[in-house]
Amino acid sequence: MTTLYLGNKNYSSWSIRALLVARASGVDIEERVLPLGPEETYKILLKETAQHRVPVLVTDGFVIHDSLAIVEWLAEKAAPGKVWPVDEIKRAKARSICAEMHASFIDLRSDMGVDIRSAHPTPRMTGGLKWDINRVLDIWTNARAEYQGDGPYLFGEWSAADAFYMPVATRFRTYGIDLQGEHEAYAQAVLSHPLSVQLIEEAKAEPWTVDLSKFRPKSAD
Ligand SMILES: N[C@@H](CCC(=O)N[C@@H](CS)C(=O)NCC(=O)O)C(=O)O
Repeated sequence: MTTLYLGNKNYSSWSIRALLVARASGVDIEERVLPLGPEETYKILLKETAQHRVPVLVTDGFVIHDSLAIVEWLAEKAAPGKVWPVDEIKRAKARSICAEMHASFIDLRSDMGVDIRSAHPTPRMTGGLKWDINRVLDIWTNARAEYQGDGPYLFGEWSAADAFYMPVATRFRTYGIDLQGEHEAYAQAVLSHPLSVQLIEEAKAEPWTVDLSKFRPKSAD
């Protein structure tokens, strides 16, 4: 049996990424949501996975932690094209922008925490936050300029790259970041993908409320 331990779908961006890919992969997985915050969550997580952060995947008695490693494991189990693009160049580029999301964007993640179902005031535009937002928009521009003929997602067809940038699109909505032209078109496309629609509905239905200031990232890990 394979179990994916997740944080709140409303707040936990890394959980969302792994979950979207898990659902897209077609791999048979039990989803287990543990709300961020309560002590009980970390007790269960430590006892059952020996980790204290989500997402974590447990399969046949071994543990894979960290969203990117989970996505790679899913890609190995899934049919070609379900997780990464089939085309070698697209696949390499998709992996690059996922790795960049995973390693960077500290100001964006810190000042604009994911809160799918809410609206928050736009934060003060520090140099770091502006840099991060512009870098995301550049990534979207470059991918869309090259692959718009292949479909509405970053590399044409939906891939893990879209799962990694979906929680950025929700952040832009939550914090009132005005998008134009191709950026708005991409945000609309990724947020209206059936996997996103399902996840947003589930996030809205969650009973927990979390103080985002307690979960600000302190480093790139
Ligand atoms: N690099 C990790 C980051 C995991 C992470 O920071 N998860 C957050 C939730 S989005 C967490 O578990 N926070 C628990 C806490 O801070 O108490 C990954 O990509 O999976």
